[in-house]
Amino acid sequence: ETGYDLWLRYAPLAPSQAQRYAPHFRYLVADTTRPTLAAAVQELDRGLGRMLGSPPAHAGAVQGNGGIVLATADSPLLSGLDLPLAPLGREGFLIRSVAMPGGRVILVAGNSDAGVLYGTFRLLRLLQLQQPIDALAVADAPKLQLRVLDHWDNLDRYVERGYAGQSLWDWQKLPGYTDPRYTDYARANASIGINATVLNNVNANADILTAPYLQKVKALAGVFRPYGIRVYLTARFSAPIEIGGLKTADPLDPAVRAWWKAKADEIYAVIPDFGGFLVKANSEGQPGPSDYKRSHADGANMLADALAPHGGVVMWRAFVYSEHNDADRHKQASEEFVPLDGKFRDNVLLQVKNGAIDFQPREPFHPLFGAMPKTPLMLEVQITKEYLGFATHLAYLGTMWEEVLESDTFRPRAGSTVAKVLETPVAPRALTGMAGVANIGTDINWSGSQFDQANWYAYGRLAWDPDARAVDIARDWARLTWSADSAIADPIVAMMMESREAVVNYMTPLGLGHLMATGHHYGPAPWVSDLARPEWNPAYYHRADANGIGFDRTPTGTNALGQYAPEVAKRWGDLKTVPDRLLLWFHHVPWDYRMRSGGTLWDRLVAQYDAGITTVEDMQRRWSTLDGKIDARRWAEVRDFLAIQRQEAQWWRDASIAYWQSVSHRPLPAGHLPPPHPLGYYQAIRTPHAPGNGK
Ligand code: BDP
Repeated sequence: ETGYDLWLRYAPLAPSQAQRYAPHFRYLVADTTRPTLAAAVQELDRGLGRMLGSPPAHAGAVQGNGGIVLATADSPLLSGLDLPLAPLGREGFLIRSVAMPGGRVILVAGNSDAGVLYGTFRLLRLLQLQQPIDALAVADAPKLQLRVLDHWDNLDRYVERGYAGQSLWDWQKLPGYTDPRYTDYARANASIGINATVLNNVNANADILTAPYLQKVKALAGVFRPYGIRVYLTARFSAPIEIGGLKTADPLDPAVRAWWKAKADEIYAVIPDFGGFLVKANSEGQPGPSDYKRSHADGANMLADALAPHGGVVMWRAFVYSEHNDADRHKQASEEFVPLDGKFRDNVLLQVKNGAIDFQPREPFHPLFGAMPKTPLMLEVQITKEYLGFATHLAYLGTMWEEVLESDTFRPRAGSTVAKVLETPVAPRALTGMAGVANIGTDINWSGSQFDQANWYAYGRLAWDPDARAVDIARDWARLTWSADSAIADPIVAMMMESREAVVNYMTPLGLGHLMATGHHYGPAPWVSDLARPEWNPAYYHRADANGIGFDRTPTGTNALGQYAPEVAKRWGDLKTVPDRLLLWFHHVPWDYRMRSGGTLWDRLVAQYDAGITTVEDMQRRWSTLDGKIDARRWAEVRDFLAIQRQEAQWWRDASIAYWQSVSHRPLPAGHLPPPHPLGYYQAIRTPHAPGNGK
């Protein structure tokens, strides 16, 4: 196997299990003139065909026991059943074993065709996981409305921060040729509830909004539509100048406003269910409203007004920082956006990264969560592992996102976790959502590595239910992707659950962050301190000198902590209560600072690096026990990637310790080996062509 089938492998079931299931799946009833229901039927044919040996017969009506019925609430098939569908909303579903006039069937019902499709995928999942199906009573609905994949794909197919090949979107062949792979992409997304895709990079190119490209986008939208997925595009703020021939992109200029309105009208004439725009403005060199001394609200609202008549939304990113904020980059987004709370149109969501800096292996939650009670906030996570070892390092991100989602913002009260902030609409019918920066490309396994598929999967599951547990998701994924046999799945889950902490330990332990090499972010470079903008330098973040290390964000420092609720600020601001994992994020402490858990900071820092390596070795050991028990090709690929990870963990450890030692002038604690090379050796390593860099 190559990994192409993802978690939708539908591996043949053992004959005894297949025999138990088969009587329930003799035939199926669905209105296949409806594209989404036709897609559901196709999936059942494929899944049941592979798992049970033959697909069900297609029937026009219930005809005895052992059928599957797919139907929406308005279907005459459901009349008289009195199903509790209403509370499940547009995308929820029920799966029930029911007695219908013609016989006992498994009913998959929803309020929309998309709901039925989600239910169908769930039913197939139950079979893949070999669950009992004799008395089915499943009801589920997504907790967030917009469950978005953000592709950082350029029009030349280069994927920014992409480690899985080229962009899937073959713009040159579109719209004439639609690669069947687009359908498999849509299936995979629908199977985990993703209902929106932003096709192009936040570092946007305005060409995507021109008529020829809109025809290409239309073709993709046509493939995705039956799977309940809407297409969105990034809007380059200066597009009115670049492709509209205007002299300005000032959001208050009537000609600019008229241009965007006309552009929105044009887009909707081509793609009637177009989702809307994602915008990165006044961040890392992107144009935006500040260029005209206007606020983010002015910019977002102009686009929102253009989209509103068509039902479109604006996802406006809060990821902003500039060289003018030399006090603390951590603070800039809150400073710019909190005063704008309540000033955005109803069809605007503010898209906020999980942490205030930038997708680091560990960050505390972003202080904006809970701080803008009148503005719909959506969480943005990075599925592609820009800062966690690219595709070769095994790092399951479910645990990282769970850590953010379950963080208590204490706003408006204790228990208001980030998940709750996301799930609670700021007003009746207000928007909710989550976005993940995709890790998908043309690689045969989609994600660049077998295990990175788990991150795509976990993202979808958490966007559907932000309260879901990372371990449950890992268990499902491992069983779907590798084997339903727990002797195989359990060690895989164990590897996944320890994997992210390993990366934190060998890259950025104890609350350090942003220590990666310049530009491409591949490999360690904590020594870099000479880049033009202060906050581009690792030295800006770790602040290590002969006395100590860490960023003082307490009131004696930048007081970024003051942007959190008082309960949070108090806990993290006090050395007696701040968790070790965030120590150096919020505090500058001496090298010989006594850790609450014992020993000095210096000794502990060194020990964390070695702990990271030990965990990778542990993963290697677990993996080696699976040799011969799973398909050889995927097994060998993972084995080789783990070996790369082991080597690079060592590189991170040695280079980092060599550097810290050059600053701290402390001897290594007993039992920890010195780096085999002098610091200069590590500083001389260059990888100028590492993938994913560049705009
Ligand atoms: C950073 C990436 C950069 C992105 C930026 C963003 O290095 O490539 O453009 O995030 O989110 O982490 O806009």
